[in-house]
Amino acid sequence: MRTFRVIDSHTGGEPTRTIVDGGPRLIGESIVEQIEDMKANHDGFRCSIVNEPRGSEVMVGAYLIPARDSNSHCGILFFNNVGYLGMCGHGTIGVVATLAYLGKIGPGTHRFETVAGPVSATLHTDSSVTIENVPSYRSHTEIELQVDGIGIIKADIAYAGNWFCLVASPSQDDLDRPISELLELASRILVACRRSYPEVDHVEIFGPPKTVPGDSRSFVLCPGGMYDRSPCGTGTSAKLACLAADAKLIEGETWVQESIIGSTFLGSYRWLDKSKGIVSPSITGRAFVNADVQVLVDENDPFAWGL
Ligand code: PYC
Repeated sequence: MRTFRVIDSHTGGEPTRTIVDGGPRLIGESIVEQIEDMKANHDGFRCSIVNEPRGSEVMVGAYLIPARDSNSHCGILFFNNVGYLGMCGHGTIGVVATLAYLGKIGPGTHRFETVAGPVSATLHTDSSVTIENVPSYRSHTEIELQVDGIGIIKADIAYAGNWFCLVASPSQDDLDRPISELLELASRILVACRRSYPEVDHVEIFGPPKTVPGDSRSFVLCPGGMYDRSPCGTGTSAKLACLAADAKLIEGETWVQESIIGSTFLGSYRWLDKSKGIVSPSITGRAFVNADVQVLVDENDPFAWGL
């Protein structure tokens, strides 16, 4: 029987399952080589943690590995039901809440290594967390996508640790449609987008906010075909990069991003290179730890390593 200790949390409704003990020892000189080792030789570990019957398609896994750089607390490998993520904003906030729950970190700023690059996270005394994401930018503006059954829609493409296709919702009440319809709409947009931009694996549809402090509400389709319950940390970062490029939000100003279920992240940015449109986005949110469990992998169980 193999055992792993995992701590579950959610950030604005989006779950993170952090493996704090018992995972595979990964080979590699860098975090990029280590994730390649995990993909090639330990993908069953990913499936056992996030896929059914133990997990679910919305679960994001965070595997903590020793830091390569002595300034970092640890490395984090993020993954989901279908593969691996370069960075995950809600997941980083979940990892910080998990490490605080374990008594491994206290309030203050902590650095983490991710596949997309180093990120920092500040745990505040009220338990909220501000992450400073990797350098982010918009790569394409107002491209035209021919979306099956819909026609031509305009979209921006931006990088923020993951690649996003950002679309303004065609009509005011679009985001009030049933989730199944939003999934269908976003999936069609993703198919259209990937014909020309195969690197894109997330779609964000933006509409007007529901609340008074809100600036915008979004529906985010994730790579595994599920939608983000949180406003999506890397997705909000991508939005900030677009707002900065359009001069619609000034450096340091706060942007309130609502998720489809009504949870919020506060975002702001600072310029890293204005001439190239590269920003450093900051995202503030809060995670709650909701389980501390031992995962059992019984080799006699045909589904022990996930479906
Ligand atoms: O918060 O960055 C994020 C994220 C990516 C996928 C799910 N959540």
